Amino acid sequence: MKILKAAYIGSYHNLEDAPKEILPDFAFIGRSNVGKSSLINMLTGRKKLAKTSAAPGKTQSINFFEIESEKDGNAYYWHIIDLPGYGYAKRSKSDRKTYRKMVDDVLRKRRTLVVVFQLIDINVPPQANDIENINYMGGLGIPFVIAFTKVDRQKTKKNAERYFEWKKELLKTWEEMPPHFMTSAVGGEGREELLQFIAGTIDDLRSLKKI
Ligand SMILES: Nc1nc2c(ncn2[C@@H]2O[C@H](COP(=O)(O)OP(=O)(O)O)[C@@H](O)[C@H]2O)c(=O)[nH]1
Ligand SMILES: [Mg+2]
Repeated sequence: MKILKAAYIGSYHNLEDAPKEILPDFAFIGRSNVGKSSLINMLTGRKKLAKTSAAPGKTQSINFFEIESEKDGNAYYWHIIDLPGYGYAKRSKSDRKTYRKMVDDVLRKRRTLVVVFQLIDINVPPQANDIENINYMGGLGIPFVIAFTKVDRQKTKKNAERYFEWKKELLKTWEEMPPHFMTSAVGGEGREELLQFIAGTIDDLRSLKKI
């Protein structure tokens, strides 16, 4: 799938202010600094679309992007939702509450949300807050897939070991490993696969006449 246009629409603190539910939404969630903004830039091929930062905890609002892409002569229009990151230690209790409400609203109320990309840094062992978030989404019945990030930072063998740690962890609660992708915003790994997945998801919605 080829990206033709990618535009920042806006940043929202309340779902009520967000763009109308007219396009399929693909949301990105994960710990602060996991590489959400970088992955969005990598996917869209626009280096500065989403703001990236070396300092965690910056994205405190829900950012929307509108994407126009093309595959086999067909046009695809969709939204990317960059959700605020969780697990930022320096956040106050009231900020945490605001965070939860913002994310909950998107996950529970947004009718055009089709799938959530759960980002996981493959360079660190399975983290409790990631597992918590996965189980939370599972409990709500939200369709999600996993995008392991930053695969360029360590050896392939180490990535494989981490993958199996995650698999072991997830098979405690899931019957099978959720769909997953290996990605790097630096090397571009996983880009084609993710875009194919998005196109395929939109194709499915079309054949079901949902859009
Ligand atoms: N080596 C490497 N670093 C990355 C990758 N993706 C993000 N980073 C770095 O991780 C930090 C956080 O990235 P960012 O996209 O802002 O994370 P966010 O908080 O989840 O949006 C930045 O310093 C990025 O340069 C990647 O694929 N490989
Ligand atoms: Mg970000």
